[in-house]
Amino acid sequence: MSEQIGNIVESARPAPELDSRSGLPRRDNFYQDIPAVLERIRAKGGTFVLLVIDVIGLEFVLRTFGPQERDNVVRDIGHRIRETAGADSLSYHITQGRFALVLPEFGYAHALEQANELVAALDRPFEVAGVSYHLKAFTGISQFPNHASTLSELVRTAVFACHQARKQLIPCAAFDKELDEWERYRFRLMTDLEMALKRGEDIELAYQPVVDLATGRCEGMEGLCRWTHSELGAIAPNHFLPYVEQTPLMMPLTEATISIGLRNLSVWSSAGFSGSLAINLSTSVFRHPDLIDRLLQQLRFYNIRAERLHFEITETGIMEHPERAVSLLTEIRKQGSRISVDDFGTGHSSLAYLADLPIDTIKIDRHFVQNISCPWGEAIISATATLADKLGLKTVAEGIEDEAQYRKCLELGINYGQGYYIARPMPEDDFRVWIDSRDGNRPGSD
Ligand code: G
Ligand code: MN
Repeated sequence: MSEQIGNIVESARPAPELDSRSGLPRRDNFYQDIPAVLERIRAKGGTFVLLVIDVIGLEFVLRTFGPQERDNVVRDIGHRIRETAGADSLSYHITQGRFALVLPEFGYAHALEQANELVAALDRPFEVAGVSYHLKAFTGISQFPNHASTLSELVRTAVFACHQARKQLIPCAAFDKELDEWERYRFRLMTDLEMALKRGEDIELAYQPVVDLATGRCEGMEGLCRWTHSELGAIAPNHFLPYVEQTPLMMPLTEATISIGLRNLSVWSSAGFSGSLAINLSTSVFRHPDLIDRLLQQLRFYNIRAERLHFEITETGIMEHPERAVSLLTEIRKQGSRISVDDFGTGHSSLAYLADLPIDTIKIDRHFVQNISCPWGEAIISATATLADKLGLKTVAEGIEDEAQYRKCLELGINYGQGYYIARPMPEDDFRVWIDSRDGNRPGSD
């Protein structure tokens, strides 16, 4: 350790109060010591790395063996960190399973080496109640001044990196600015969506027809949620829908979607359209106790029979909580609405379950339809058509993009089709024009 760094490290250690369990200085000491270290390094135009270490498994030790054994393990962790870290760094015990290492004058490569050594040291088994037990350690690196210039930002970015390491199951990750911006963008979208839903603005549906493959008649349409942000413009559905599903906003968004869809359907019905409307239902709303009541309320409000409102639920969604899904879907069908399994073939549903599920239709994922000219694609679609037929279910081929796919789906016994070849998802006005252009959909014309 150079003399200068030695001074920095020594002056940062005003006899720290050691954490009683790990033998390392605590969180408070970290926030007392490090600002001075940071300022000195800044003044010198130097660099340093903050390494955050998360140790996973202490909760299990507590649950299984009690607090005494957990504290013994924490003591051993502290010991291993001290041993591995070396004299030219500062180690702290921040929270139960989180530790921090400040590495003055370390470059990225050196810090990575140190992180890997730490993870290796913590990967060795610990002795818990006379048996050997493995914990798992992950580390995150943030470097001053490249990644952050203040202590608060350093902590945030190192914790962010550590979270990435945990998610990717890798020993160490460095802060990734792009990922951080993406996460902030997503967070902003969620906040703005909440406002948009409160104002009842900016959400619209695009409608994509579903046709009977044999007759070409439009049986109905899928209503797809579209969001036009007041500043950012159209937001791609995959930029918000998967994230909304993880928040309580999914219920208000679903309600808004159903309400817009039914409002349009009632207008088109007055003009003679008799098809159905399919809405995607995320299983994250299944927990809502009054889901069914609210559905019924909306149907009454728009004076639409339940049979004309279909719900699409992904195979993966159903399989997450099969019992809950079955009871809710049964209830929805009892009210008269129909259920389709969306993206069929991409999840991991058991075929045995398929026979018992309260469903009406299988929507074959577009991946198979787009590979229908390959022997495997044809085999899967043909087998699904046969299976559905035997189970008394209807089939929809999703993502039909050309005439050959259309014909092949029909030949293999698929009932309905949806996809760009038939029509793209359209704003309400365009859908109305599309419907009007198809005589088969006028009442009394078939
Ligand atoms: O999973 P779900 O079936 O709900 O997805 C519908 C999505 O598929 C919509 O966003 C729609 O734009 C897209 N889509 C619809 N038809 C086609 C198609 O023919 N090809 C492709 N690639 N995407 C399609
Ligand atoms: Mn769908």
